[in-house]
Amino acid sequence: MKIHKRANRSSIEYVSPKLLATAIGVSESSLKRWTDEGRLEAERTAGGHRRIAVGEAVRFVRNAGLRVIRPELLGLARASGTSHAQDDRETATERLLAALESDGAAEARSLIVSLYMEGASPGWICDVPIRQALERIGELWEHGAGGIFLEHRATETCLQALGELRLILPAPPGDAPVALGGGSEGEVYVLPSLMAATVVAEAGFEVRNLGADTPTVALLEAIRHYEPQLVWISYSVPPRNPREAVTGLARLADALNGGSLVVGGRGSDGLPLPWSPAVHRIETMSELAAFARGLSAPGGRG
Ligand code: B12
Repeated sequence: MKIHKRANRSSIEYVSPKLLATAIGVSESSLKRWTDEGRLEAERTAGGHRRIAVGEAVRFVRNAGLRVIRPELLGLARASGTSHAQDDRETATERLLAALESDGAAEARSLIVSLYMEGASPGWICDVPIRQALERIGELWEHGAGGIFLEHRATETCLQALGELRLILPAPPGDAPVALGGGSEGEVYVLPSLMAATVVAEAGFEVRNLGADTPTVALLEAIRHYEPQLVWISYSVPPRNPREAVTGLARLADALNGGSLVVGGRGSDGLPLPWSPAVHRIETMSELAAFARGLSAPGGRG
């Protein structure tokens, strides 16, 4: 198993059995036994030593229900002085909110990575702790000048945390179908499209996130270029001109040529979607992940 390339940052791509054993608090001999049994994939160096790709280590830890005690040994985010290994998912929203309120970017990154390592799905991480914590930030601070500052800072922290999460997702197979998408025209919100990219990547797609405020013509151009099986578009606020938006969606659906167009976001609720078997309204990131998995699975339309 590969891990995503870690562009522009120092990276740990492989670890020794000893290091992984220390990181997850088991004996080196247990670890070597698991590699011998094939439960954990190891490669051999030119000198014959075992080495384990960090992506494979992450997969193994999640599947085996183990916990990473020292994430920094695997090059994963770690909060200053604390480990989240003992925490459970029920308090995730509160902990993320505390990190967002106190400018704790490292805490937030560490929390999101630990949740994933402990088995939480990216869809759940987006729909529950991140969405709920941001909802609370919005309620707590409303939109005075200070509130806007906090919302921008909280958004940036969540971007960093999702970026960290994307680094440890399994890389898609070489023949993976492509998915792409972005925020609708005029959309300032950057997180929904990044969330969609994250969950669709975990579902086995090669993804291209075009980001917020993506004009329909740019999406059309990208569709021509990448020939994706799946396109998402996020409406956090209703479009200013709904009729134009629906015409745009119909053009995207036509251009897809057998692929699927997923429309989501708070602002898409009242939007009359063009009738087309290619167009789907999906409300949450967990549902989007399930939909994408259906497409990318063998026998799916992907
Ligand atoms: C951060 C933030 C900002 C930042 C955005 C920074 C950025 N570049 O992203 C800034 C400061 C710029 C901002 C500005 C404004 N904001 Co603001 N903002 C927020 C805040 C706190 C978080 C938004 C966010 O990113 N949430 C995380 C996302 C991912 O959650 P979500 O949108 O709920 O999405 C979930 C689902 O809908 C779904 N989903 C979303 N998209 C998609 C797409 C697909 C394909 C699928 C399948 C699913 C899906 O999955 C997500 C995860 O579960 C919210 C509070 C809140 N309740 O969300 C207010 C909030 C959205 N803002 C609000 C307002 C009023 C504004 C302003 C009008 C303020 C002003 N007076 O200027 C402006 C308008 C900006 C504009 N032009 O649209 C209101 C909206 C009220 C309403 N009913 O419309 C909110 C709800 C705050 C509040 N309680 O009043 N905001």
